[in-house]
Amino acid sequence: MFTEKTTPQPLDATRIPAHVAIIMDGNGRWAKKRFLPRIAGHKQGMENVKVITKAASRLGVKVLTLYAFSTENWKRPDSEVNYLMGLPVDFFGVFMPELIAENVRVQVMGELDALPAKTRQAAEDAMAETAANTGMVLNFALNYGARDELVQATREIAQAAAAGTLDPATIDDTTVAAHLMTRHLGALADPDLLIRTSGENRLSNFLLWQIAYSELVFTPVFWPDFTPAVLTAAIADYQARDRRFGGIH
Ligand code: V07
Repeated sequence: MFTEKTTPQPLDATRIPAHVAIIMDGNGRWAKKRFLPRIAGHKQGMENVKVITKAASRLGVKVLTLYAFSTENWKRPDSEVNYLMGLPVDFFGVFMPELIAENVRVQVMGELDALPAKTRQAAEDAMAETAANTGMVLNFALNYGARDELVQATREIAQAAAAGTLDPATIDDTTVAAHLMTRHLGALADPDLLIRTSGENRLSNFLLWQIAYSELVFTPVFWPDFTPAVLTAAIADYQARDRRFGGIH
């Protein structure tokens, strides 16, 4: 179990997971515990994005995918949704110089057309301003849902088949992967390690196809309390596992 009290662990620098994905859960509960409004938890959660981005980049992670907003999060009260939709704008205004100094490239995947214009613009600006960076990719899932992603991919593939440009007999897993929102990540599209904070042991429509062989780590720590030491402990746990991808040895 990885808690705030976790002690720093030695890592094998040659076996750092290339792609780490995180479901950043527990901001509301973190705030409630402190008698603060939920949005105070989201604000602290965004501060922690900066801390963990820097830590992951320095550990040698190549892609850090963060679940910022799910297609189900629209069901929350309007005031909370409005606040969340302002976070990419705040993030862009405050963290951009640091991300550029850290050589981090921002990518955003999700149904961006359904976002308020200012939110979409902030996401596009963050991608454009860091497009030349060659270090870690900070890949935000924003208005993302894994089933929607698979439905969209299926539609595109079916359309190509119906148009006669694709022979259904040739469809294989690379065809499907090429139509997913993670296609821009190329060979690193599949997370090696998926972490969910805040004690919930489920996927909640985050990545589905891409996590076929991912190692899963669940921690009770709320996202605003998820420190670089907890990240290191999760990677140490990952390194202690024996990944076989369905084979034997
Ligand atoms: C959000 C902060 C982290 C905790 C989880 C929920 C709240 C960063 C972004 C973001 C997204 C796209 C982008 C730049 C920044 C963000 C939302 C919520 C909606 F290009 N954090 N964060 N977006 N939270």
